[in-house]
Amino acid sequence: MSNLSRRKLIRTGLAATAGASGLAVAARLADRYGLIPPDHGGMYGPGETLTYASQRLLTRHSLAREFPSSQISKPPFANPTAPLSETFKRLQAGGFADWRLAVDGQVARPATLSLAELKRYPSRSQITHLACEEGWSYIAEWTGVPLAHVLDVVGVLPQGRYVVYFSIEPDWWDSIDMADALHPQTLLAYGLNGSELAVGNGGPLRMRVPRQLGYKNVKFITHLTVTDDLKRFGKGLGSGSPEAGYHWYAGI
Ligand SMILES: Nc1nc2c(c(=O)[nH]1)N[C@H]1C(S)=C(S)[C@@H](COP(=O)(O)O)O[C@H]1N2
Ligand SMILES: [Mo]
Repeated sequence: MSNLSRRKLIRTGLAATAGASGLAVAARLADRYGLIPPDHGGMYGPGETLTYASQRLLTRHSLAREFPSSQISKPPFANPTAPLSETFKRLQAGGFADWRLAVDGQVARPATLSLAELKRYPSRSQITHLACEEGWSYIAEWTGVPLAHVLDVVGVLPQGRYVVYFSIEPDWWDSIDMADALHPQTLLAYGLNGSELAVGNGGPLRMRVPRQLGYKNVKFITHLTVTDDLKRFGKGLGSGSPEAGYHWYAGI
């Protein structure tokens, strides 16, 4: 993929998708260049592949829009989560001093990091839009450590292609490819609108992927794994969401 000019791919294939047989052509090309999403099977498979492959090629380096502080929504909308576990409540009672982020998989130096350690890394703040697939959205200022920095600390091995991330809520896990994982706006967020990230919005630690829909922004992150193969996780669709009918790739 890296050696391929996007112009060339567009010329040789994706442009053909305007035609009737285009989807099949796009799927073949996407496969050749490693652009098949893990949930490509089923009725919408070719279309899903086309969306992911063409977005990746056209918007790989683009930034999600950032807003002026005058446009921050008040208050930030907190979509209710399921009741939190006793384990979570115990950690919360301790001010999250014992919260840990484990980072493992295809990395040179697996690590277990506290929030204090994460907060000592370089931070980034950005005012972006979070949109739920159910139709509501809000603009807020997120602060956190770029995921790229954490990946740099642990040293992603050359074969690593995806980052799988897990919540303390067992049903909530997801994954992104390296283009999104290394993207400068992808944060492990611990702050919102200048304060600690509230539990309602995913505190103490949340994945913030502003180039994808709300559900990819998993709350209460405890574990990251670098992998080249999403088939080993859950039902092999790259996330819990496709198991419930949502697409793995939710680019906006
Ligand atoms: N752990 C966990 N993460 C989650 C959810 C959840 O229920 N549990 N809901 C998701 C959905 S569907 C959306 S739209 C956003 C909502 O984020 P908000 O509460 O900050 O508005 O969080 C996402 N992350
Ligand atoms: Mo959502």
